Amino acid sequence: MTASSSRALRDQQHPMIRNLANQIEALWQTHLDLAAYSLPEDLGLVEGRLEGERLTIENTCYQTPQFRKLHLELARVGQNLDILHCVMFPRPDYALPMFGCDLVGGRGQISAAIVDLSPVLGSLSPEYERAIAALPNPSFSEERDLPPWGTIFSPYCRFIRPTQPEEESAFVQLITDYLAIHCQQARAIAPTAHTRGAVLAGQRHYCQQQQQNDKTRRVLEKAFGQSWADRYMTTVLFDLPDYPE
Ligand code: BLA
Repeated sequence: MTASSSRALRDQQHPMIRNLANQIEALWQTHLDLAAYSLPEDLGLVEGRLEGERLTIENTCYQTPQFRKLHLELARVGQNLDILHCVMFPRPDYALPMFGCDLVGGRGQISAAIVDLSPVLGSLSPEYERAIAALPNPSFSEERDLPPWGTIFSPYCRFIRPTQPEEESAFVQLITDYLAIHCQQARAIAPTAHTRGAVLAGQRHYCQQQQQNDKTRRVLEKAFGQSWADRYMTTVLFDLPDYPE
């Protein structure tokens, strides 16, 4: 495994992934007050091998006043599998939902595109509900079913397989609409210690469910082995802060 600060990966990835990565970063820069975030032991750029193919992971992280960690990950396995993963972890004094999205594709076709604003306190606030309800509600020809661990997702979660470039663009638009709402809400609410324990418990449950995604785990295990995959899933992808209960 090697580490460096190269950011060449996205230029080789599926255009939907490249476009979304650029738009997520642009929205973060526009709406949030970004500061540096250090990953454990420099997991910024990671390389391994999966069934003889090279697996490259490129991580970009920030923190802001409202968010403990903004995480954008791009990964590529050989020529066959392109991945974008993004999760925003609010600080426990901010009663905000979890923004998450994942694009998974290969050989020119995205097979999974998912986005959600997932509540950690039971349900989304009326402000979120209103803002999401005001968005256009595009339809897609192939809706996918959520896996059993997907009980964490809100009623507004969208999970599709895009079938044409128009659907890819419409889904990128939907993701950026959700993200823009989230950034606006994050700036509008005041921090409070009252819900800190409940927010942390909700975030812990979210991470525990996401850690049950066997499809993610399998890709990482085959390239890096079981213990590395477990450490990566629990410390980089879905980690929890060390706050007292
Ligand atoms: C699915 N995630 C997948 C799949 C793979 C990965 C290979 C199967 C694709 C398919 O069914 O078409 C792999 N995803 C990865 C890897 C990483 C990754 C290796 O992010 C990171 C290195 N996953 C998330 C987030 C969400 C998410 C934030 O990381 C949602 C907010 C969802 N991914 C998600 C879901 C599936 C998936 C729901 C489908 C799982 C299933 O059908 O069983």
